[in-house]
Amino acid sequence: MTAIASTSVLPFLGSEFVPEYPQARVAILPIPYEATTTYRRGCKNGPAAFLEASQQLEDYDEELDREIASEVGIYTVEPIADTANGQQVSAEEMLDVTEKTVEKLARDGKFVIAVGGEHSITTGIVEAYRKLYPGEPFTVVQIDAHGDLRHEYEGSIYNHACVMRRIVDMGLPTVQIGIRAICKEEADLIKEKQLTVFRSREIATQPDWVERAISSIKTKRIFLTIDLDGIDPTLIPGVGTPEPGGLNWFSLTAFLRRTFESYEVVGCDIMELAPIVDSVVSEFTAAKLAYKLIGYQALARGWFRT
Ligand SMILES: [Mn+2]
Repeated sequence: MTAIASTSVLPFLGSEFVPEYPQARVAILPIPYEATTTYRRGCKNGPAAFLEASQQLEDYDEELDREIASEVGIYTVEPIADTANGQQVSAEEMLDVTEKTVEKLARDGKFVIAVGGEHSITTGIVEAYRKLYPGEPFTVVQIDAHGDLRHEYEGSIYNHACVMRRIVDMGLPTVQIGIRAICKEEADLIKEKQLTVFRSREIATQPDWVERAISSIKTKRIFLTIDLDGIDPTLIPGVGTPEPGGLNWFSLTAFLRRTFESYEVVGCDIMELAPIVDSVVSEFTAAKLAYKLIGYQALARGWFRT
């Protein structure tokens, strides 16, 4: 189990804003886990690069006209270790410790933003919220270039290409946004189960997609999972499986702001950051995205003081 109450990692946005754990509204949870990457490796280094880039963020958010970190305590948790006794832990063990850590943080009242690391871990995070809200299904909103709906990939059901299939198998409703690379098996499953998908092509050409996506959500609560490859690779080239034609910044943030206004977002993750040597654009954009999520949640939940 990770040491939640003390942290030795570089805190998100810098040490001048770090609250005591009990006062924090938000917990940043680094999960530097990489086991099943199929193309470009490096997401193990994502969380550290994300935290380092966050030191360069402005506390003041010009869209919200707020010094978010000064008003909302943001606590950075010890990263979840992917080794035990010098050995890489199994996928099942990694999901289990992630589930327990997220459950503890959420029961302590923290809004958790997990930062990966590979997308397969989202299954463990979602399991934590299923425990917190038994019998009350929430929608998993996924921003991603890929469907991640394969039953298994390269011999593992815990591959990062299968994460949404695991969530569909849990019986949770899903809304998939930014999809532009799927296989035939996934296309058939989308038709068979009538899954809600907003493809990148329609997002690029139909500005009303935001309101259609918002109104397609039928539950009070949602969990938001962001695979950074859902965003256009000109904005975030540092991912394991880049795909052209992704969401632009303003389309993404407009959708996210409406999502937080309209639903109770129980938790979020930002996955698959794989830093590129001599470029900081991917990790800085990911850090800014996390800060946007915190600002939108603070606005929606009434965390700002005035
Ligand atoms: Mn993806």
